[in-house]
Amino acid sequence: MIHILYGDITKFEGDVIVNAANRSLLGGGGVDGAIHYAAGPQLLEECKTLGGCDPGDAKITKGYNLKAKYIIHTVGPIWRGGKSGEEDILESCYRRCLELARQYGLQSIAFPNISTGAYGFPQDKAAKIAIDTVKKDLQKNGELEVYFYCFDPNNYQIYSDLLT
Ligand code: AR6
Repeated sequence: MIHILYGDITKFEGDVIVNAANRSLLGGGGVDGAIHYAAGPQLLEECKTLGGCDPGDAKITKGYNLKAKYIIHTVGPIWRGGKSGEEDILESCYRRCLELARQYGLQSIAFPNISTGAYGFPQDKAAKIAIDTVKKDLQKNGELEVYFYCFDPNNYQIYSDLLT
C-alpha cells in the first residue's frame, strides 16, 4: 500500500523513516537537519561509525528519540542537468532503502522527497521515479506500507496527481 502524507517526517510513528542525507552522513540542513535535531545527539555518534555513504546507497541506524524505530540514511544525486546518471541514482536510493527495510523485517517506511530540495532534482521527475520504483518493488518483493511525506505543497500536489 502506498500513502501520501503532508508534513514533517520526524513525526512518523511507523517502523522506519528515510533521511535524505549527504555522503558524510554527519548531518546537514533540510530534512537531514530536522531528523538529527528530533532524534538527538546519539544519532550523530552512530553516524560517525558508518564511514559515509555513496550516492544511491543507504545505511541504517537506530531512531533514538524518534517514534520510528530506525532511520535509513540514503544519499540522493545532486541534479546536474540530467545527463550524469541522476535518474538511476535516485531509483537506486529507493530500491536500497526498501531492501534494507525488508532485511530488518520492517513493515512501514516513510520517505521524504529525496533530492528535491538542496540537491535540485526536478520535483515532477523525482516523484515519478519514486512512485514507479516503489510500485515495482512491492509487486516483486511483497507488500509494505510505504508513506511519501511531502513537506511542500507543490510536491504534495504532484504525488496526489500521480497516485489518484
Ligand atoms: N519532513 C519531511 N520533508 C522535509 C522536511 C521534514 N521535516 N524538511 C524538508 N523536507 P532536502 P536533498 C523536504 O534539501 O534535496 C541536506 O543538507 C524538502 O521540502 O532536505 O536530498 C543534506 O545534508 C524537500 O522536498 O534534501 C544534503 O546535503 C525534501 O525534503 C542535502 O540537504 C528534500 O530536501 C540533500 O538534499
